[in-house]
Amino acid sequence: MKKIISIVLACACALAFFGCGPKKPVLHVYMWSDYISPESVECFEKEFNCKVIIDTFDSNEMMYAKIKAGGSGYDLIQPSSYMAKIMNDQKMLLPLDKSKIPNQKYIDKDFLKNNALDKNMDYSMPYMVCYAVVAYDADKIKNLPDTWNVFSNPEFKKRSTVLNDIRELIGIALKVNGFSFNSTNEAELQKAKETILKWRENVAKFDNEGYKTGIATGEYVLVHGYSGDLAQVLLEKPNLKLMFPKEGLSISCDDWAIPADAKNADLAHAFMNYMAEPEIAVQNMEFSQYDAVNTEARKLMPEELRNAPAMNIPQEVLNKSEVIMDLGADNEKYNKIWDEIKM
Ligand code: SPD
Repeated sequence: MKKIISIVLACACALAFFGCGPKKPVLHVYMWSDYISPESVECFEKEFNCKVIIDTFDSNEMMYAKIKAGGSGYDLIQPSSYMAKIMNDQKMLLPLDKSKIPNQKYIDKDFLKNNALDKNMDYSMPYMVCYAVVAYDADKIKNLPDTWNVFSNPEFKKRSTVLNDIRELIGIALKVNGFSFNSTNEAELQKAKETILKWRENVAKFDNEGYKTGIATGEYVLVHGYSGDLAQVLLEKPNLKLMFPKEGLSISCDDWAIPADAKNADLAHAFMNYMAEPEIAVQNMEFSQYDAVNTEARKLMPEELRNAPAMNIPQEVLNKSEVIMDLGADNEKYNKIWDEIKM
């Protein structure tokens, strides 16, 4: 017996010596890439004595499929609002416990009223608002017309990319034909499909990630991309400029939400609350170049960020921009023409 006790004690000492003491809680986050400052995550880990593991996705559909399959192991996810609504309707999300997220009070009330799909933040909480815009190399392209139709210009044949994002790409093709980003009209969607097929002949590819490096290295001269991501590249490459098409932009908010099967919902609430602390939110705004729609964080924005082009979209363009909505059963119409485009 004595021998067994000394073996157990020796093992315990060895574990303590090699740093394998009691396990820290782990928060598994599944989110868009290049979106959160590593410092803010480290601070959270220290303050909550935990480990945060982040995996990234590059489309709402990819994230949806993983969560839908079940057993993903994620505690916190980051769907765009229209996808959060779909997931909530399908009972894939936990209702948020507001008593654990007092920092919801900082989320811009006007934004919630006018642009949010979950206006009371019952199942999702805004993280950053995202527009899709165009970036181009101003050394190589002079007098670029401000229209989404630039993607059909043979001058940029195989030197441009458009987003590989069903709602964003069909949305701009609808918009350039004079229709709503959220049209459910069959004839209008057909017209959008024809426009995309034309663009497909001209662009190098449909792409959600590589366009940033592509435009930075000069491989592409013109790309359709997410506003903050392009603004990050602009910081390094002064020859690049943003163009805001006159037909209007998409507006979508990427939200925090907790999957129904999350193991660590408490820590997930703590994380989303922490990221809405004004000092932390502004740190993430500087890192990602997106707007956290956080009224207190906005007051802390440094001059440089306040003046950044992605933060200053002309009002006349914003007036024509539209929030991407969940279209219920009509989402199927988009899936159908997307499959046809991809064929
Ligand atoms: N790197 C962050 C990318 C954010 C993308 N938002 C997607 C919005 C889709 N409509």
